[in-house]
Amino acid sequence: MGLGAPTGLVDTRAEYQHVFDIYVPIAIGVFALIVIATLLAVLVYRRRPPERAARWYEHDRLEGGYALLLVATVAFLLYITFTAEHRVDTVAARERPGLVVNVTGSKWEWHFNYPAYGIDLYSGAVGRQDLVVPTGEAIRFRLTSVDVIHAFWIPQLRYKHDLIPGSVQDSTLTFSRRGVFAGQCAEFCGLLHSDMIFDVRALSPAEFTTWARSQQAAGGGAA
Ligand SMILES: [Cu+2]
Repeated sequence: MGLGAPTGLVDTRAEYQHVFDIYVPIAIGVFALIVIATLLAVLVYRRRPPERAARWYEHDRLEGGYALLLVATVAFLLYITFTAEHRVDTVAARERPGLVVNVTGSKWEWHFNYPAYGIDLYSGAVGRQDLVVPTGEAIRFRLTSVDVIHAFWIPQLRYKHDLIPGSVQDSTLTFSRRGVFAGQCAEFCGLLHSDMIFDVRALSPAEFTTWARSQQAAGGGAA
């Protein structure tokens, strides 16, 4: 907190929305092509009486062209995906976070630890405490797991990141508006996987400070 206005805030939602907007029309186009080709094949080459053996034609140019088109499409999609990923990672790595939250996954509970405040919150099979964050500041999530792979997923923000046991993954995210965003584990992790849910509550910086003080006064959050 109070480290000054961060530059180049990371808004993964906008980055990935852009990628999504390109993927969807291409996916629809490919789907339509396949449906049309299948219907044409069924209608034109269907078996008719008197029954004959199937006719077989080779269209090297057509098939070659189709293969080239597919390769070019895949290459293009890979390019825009990795470009967006790289942009997000680069900005996230350079960003000076206003807040660090250690996010630890376990079967089947989230542990949110705020090292600067000494606050510990838990959400999952045992109960529900919100992950509270301030808006307009870069927040560094330090993600890890104590047992199996979990995934930290906030669907509304198009944000998802794996939690790998034995490794800490840094990820930076900025909440541009106040609100409550549902989150859940997105990696099947056992019997109570579906109970691994949490809410992110984004408050204005002033509200966040008040909240953090009240948590500290209450003894660093409930266990
Ligand atoms: Cu999980």
